[in-house]
Amino acid sequence: MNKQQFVSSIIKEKKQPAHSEGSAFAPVNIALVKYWGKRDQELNLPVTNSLSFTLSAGTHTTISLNDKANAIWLNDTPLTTDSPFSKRLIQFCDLFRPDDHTFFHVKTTNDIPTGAGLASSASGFAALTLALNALFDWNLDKKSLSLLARIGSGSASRSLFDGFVEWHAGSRSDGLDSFAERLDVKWQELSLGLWILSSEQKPIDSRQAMQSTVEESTLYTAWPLKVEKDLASIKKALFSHDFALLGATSENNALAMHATMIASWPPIVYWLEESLRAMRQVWQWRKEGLQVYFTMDAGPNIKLLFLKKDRDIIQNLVPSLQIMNNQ
Ligand code: 2P0
Repeated sequence: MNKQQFVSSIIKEKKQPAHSEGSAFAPVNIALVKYWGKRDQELNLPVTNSLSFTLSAGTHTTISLNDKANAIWLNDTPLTTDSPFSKRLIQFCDLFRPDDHTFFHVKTTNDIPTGAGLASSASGFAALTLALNALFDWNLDKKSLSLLARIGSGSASRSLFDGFVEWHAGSRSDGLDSFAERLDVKWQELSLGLWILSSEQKPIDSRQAMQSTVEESTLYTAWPLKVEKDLASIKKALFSHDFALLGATSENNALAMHATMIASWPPIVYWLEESLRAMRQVWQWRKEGLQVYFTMDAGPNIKLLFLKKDRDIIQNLVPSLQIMNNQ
């Protein structure tokens, strides 16, 4: 099945927009149990489930019709339509174009700290899906929106929900059972801080990196088993507000994800010397009795996990830390 067939199974009939524009906001999410590897690259179907929590920062998107050509604006600046970012956005919008004469004007603004290495593709494609839903008046439920956002970027399936969110890998080849859902958990005490160590361009984008890992890393066979075990632990931690279990499981899951990619050939190493130094620092603080853990994504930066009660201590230890609110 290709993307267009998938979209047609959700939106049965392509119609002209119901409004002159559609606007929406979607938040960033940070995975505590990571998505790393696809079973279907066309439909962004993951090998495993993943679990994230949603922050309050994110992406605002407005989409309207344009007469002659597509136009993409990012943070108030027009982009050329052949930039990788524009191409991905246009390819996604093309799936919903009612006819060959319709073009889109997409204006997207991130209120995510720039250069933070926070995946804006998750909030970006989720906001775009919601904006399209408003433009066309589809009135889709959250599950269908999650399915559609997934086609833009896998992790976007999770950015449709507040709180703690699980994306089900599903097992169907048509991908209709691969969507995210909110877990029935509240934990306002949980905090996350961005520890930015470098804002340099990544050596390899995460889409390519996860594919190389699946194809080239002998350690990848262990990854689905690891995720299964970590999902059970994280859920136990969330439902009992067991921070030590949540922190240890998230940190270990992120390190295991990096281990699979380091074992790929050629090796994929996102860490910098500063990353390792920061990790050692966190381990030292824990030894000294501070309850702080980290997670890392496809980049060199560190996200600290801690409880609100320790916020001032942690901010003092890392003055540059950008503490993000959860929802
Ligand atoms: C995650 N990451 O679970 C993992 C952890 C990065 C590391 O999801 O190819 O941009 O668009 O489906 O969603 C980043 O990958 O990849 C990601 P595509 P995506 O958050």
